[in-house]
Amino acid sequence: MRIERIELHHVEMPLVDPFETSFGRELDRPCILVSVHAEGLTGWGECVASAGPWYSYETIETAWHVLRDFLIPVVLGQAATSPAETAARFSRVRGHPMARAGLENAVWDLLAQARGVSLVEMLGGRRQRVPVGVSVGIEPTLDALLDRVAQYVAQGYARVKLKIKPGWDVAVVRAVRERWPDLALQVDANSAYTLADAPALCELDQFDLLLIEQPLHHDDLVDHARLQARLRTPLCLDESIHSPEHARWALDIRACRIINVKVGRVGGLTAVQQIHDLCAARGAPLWCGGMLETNVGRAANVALATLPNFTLPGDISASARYYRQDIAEPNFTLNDDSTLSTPAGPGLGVRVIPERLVAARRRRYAAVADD
Ligand code: NPQ
Ligand code: MG
Repeated sequence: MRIERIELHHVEMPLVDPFETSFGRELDRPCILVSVHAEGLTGWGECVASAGPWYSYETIETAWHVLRDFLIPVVLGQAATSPAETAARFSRVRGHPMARAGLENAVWDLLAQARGVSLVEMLGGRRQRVPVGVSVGIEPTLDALLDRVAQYVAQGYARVKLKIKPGWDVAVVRAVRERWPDLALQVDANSAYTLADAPALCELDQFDLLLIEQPLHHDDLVDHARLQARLRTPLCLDESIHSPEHARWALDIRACRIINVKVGRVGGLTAVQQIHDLCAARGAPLWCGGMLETNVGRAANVALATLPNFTLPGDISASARYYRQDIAEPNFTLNDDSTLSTPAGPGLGVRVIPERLVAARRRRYAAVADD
């Protein structure tokens, strides 16, 4: 099918609660929704770049520029036959994975709809439910953090991830572990430490954590390998894994034992499949990370987490964790076994509500193919 029109929608929605990490505090979440139009069908993709270059160098503005000026022109008016072909068209663009993923994922949704299959089927997933957890931000006080964890445990989340940073780590993890001895618990530092902090990180070994996520530099593999050699707890890399090659390099030098997969960070679902197959062959478990997605990105996350080597619970919480009213329906709700269900297909299985899109939209761009 020939791609007739591509639109970018810069939207912004208030978060239910502010979300604080070692790199900052967010109250509203902007994103770019990408829609690809062909033969009466519309495929949707979410670009998870943020307002500022804090989690990664990409921002809403850089992604808008790269999408409008470099990615849209190489697929608009062209035949879309497979997602791999779209990924290949983008291979000249270095970096900017969130921009690439936003558009590639919209093509996946479009093609799945055209074939009358769900995104889960098209990816090769088999499960109908995926295990999930919740990521808990840094709070002003330890009491506030314990209240927050208690709230999520009461809602049925069986796995909790705590954001840590120097000065908000060992004592916090100890307090949570003492109150919930059996909770599946992990921590994420978003690169807030250096190798000189290894003694504090080794102290976390006593709390039976599932993993310690990205403690060191956001592009590092070598120091993580040095740290992993000193730790009993598995290290998990997030920010440092930009591609299937980075995943292979990390496993080759034992920089981590587990990988957090974010489709935006690795540049699309085609790269996710490649990382999946590599890590399955190497015996390294995966889980799906989160970027405070709307239901469009959340549906893609649930779908990719149905792949068999995604054996750890993902940061894919229920819709209500993040937004009071999402832009797409249906909402994802937590099942009583701490899972989310895959929506019924075809494609992503969610539909964008036009009035909500318009209400949340700050800016729109439409590119139309020549006849
Ligand atoms: C992580 N996410 O695993 C990320 C980081 C993160 C759910 O913990 C605005 C935009 C705020 C992107 C906060 C979770 C963000 C963001 C955190 C990404 O490291
Ligand atoms: Mg992380």
